[in-house]
Amino acid sequence: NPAEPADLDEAEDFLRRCYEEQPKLGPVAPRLAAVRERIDAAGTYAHTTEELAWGAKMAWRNASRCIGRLYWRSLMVLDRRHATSTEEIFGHLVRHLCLAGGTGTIRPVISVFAPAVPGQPYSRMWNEQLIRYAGYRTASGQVIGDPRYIDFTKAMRLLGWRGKGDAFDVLPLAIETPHEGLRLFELPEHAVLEVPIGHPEFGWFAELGLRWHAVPAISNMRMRIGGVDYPLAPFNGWYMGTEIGARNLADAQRYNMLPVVARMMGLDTSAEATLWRDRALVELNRAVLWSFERAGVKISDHHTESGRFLAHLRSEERAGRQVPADWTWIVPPMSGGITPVFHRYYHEADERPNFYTL
Ligand code: HEM
Ligand code: NRG
Repeated sequence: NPAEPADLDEAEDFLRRCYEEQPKLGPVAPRLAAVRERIDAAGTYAHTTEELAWGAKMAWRNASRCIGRLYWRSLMVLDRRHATSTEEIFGHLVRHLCLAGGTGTIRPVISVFAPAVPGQPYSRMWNEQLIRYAGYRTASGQVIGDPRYIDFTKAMRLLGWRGKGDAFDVLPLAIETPHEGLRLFELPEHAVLEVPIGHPEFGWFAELGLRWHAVPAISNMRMRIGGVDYPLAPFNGWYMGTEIGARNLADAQRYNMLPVVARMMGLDTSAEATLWRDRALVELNRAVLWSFERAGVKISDHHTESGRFLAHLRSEERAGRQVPADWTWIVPPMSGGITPVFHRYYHEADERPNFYTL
C-alpha cells in the first residue's frame, strides 16, 4: 500500500490558505520555498505542528457529509506522528477515547499518526470506528449483536479473539504496522463510556437491554492535507441522536428494533398505513436522547443540530467561504422535512483538506 509523492500544487494551495487564515504563522513565501525543495528532494514534506492542527480543522470544515461543523475551530488535534509500534499507537488511542469521552462532556478530538511516505507501506487500522459491537450469526441463522460487523467479528475470531457472544460486545482494535503486521488489542473498560437505554414513560423499555457507546470515533478514513495523506487519523465528535435511534438500532439490517418496540407499545402492525414504524421510531429516538441526558453524556437532537448547521452556513458566508455540503447526508434520517436543512440546496464540491475512504 505505498503512497504517491506529495502533489506540489496541492501543497502550495494548502499553505497559502493556511497562512492567510492564520496570520500568526507569519509570511508564507519562505515556507513555500522550503516545501518545494523538500518535495523535489524527498517526494514529500513534513507539516509543522501548527499546519497540522489548522489543516485538520480545515479537513473537518470541508467534510461535506457532516452536519456538525459549526464547532470546527474547537477541534483538539493530537500530534501523534512519532508513534510507530502497535503498542504505542494503542496507548494513544486509549488516551484519545478518555480525553474525548471523559465522564460525558464529549470533546471533538483527532489523533494524527504518521503520514504515508512515498514508496513505503503505512500503518492503519482495520476497525471502522474505535468502538463498535460484534455481530454473531448463530447455528440457527439468527444474529446476535450488530449484523454490520459479522464479517469483521469472524475475522477477529479467526485471529484468536473471543467475544462473550452478547448483543453489545465491544470489538478489539486491529492495528496494522509495516514492522509488526496486524495485532489485536482489547480496549480497557474505562475507555469505553456506554449509555443504557431506557424511556421517560415506558418502564418496559429498559428491559430490552439496549445500550450504545457515547463516542463515535471513525478510524478508517484517510485525512489529506496539502497533498500529504494521513491514513491513520481517527476523529470523534458527539452523537446526533438519530444516528443511534433512527439508524443503528432501527435499520432492518442493523439492530432492527422497530418491530419489537411496536409490539411492546401494543401498536396495530397489520397495515403499513397505521404508521406503526413511524410511531415506534419516534419513541426509540426519545429513548436515546432521554437516556444520554440522564447519564450526563453529551448528545444532540436533529432539530438542534440542523439549526447549528444553518448558523455554520451563515458564519462561513461572513468569512467569505462557501460551505461544501451533501444534501443526502446532511438531512437527518427522520423528520427530514421539519428540519430547516431540508429546504434548500447546497454547494457540492470536493475541497481540500478533507477526509476520504482509506
Ligand atoms: C459525518 C455529526 C463531529 C467529520 C457526520 C454525520 C453526522 C455527523 C450526523 C453523518 C453520519 C452518518 O449518517 O452516518 C457530527 C456531530 C459532531 C461531528 C454532531 C459533533 C461535534 C465531527 C468531527 C469530524 C467530523 C470532529 C472530523 C474532525 C465527519 C466526516 C463525516 C461525518 C468526515 C462523513 C463520514 C463518512 O463519510 O462516513 N457527522 N459530526 N465530524 N462527520 Fe461529523
Ligand atoms: N453514524 C455513525 C457515525 C458517523 C459519524 N458521526 C459523528 N461523527 N457524529 C454511527 O456510529 O452511528 N463524529 O465525529 O462525531
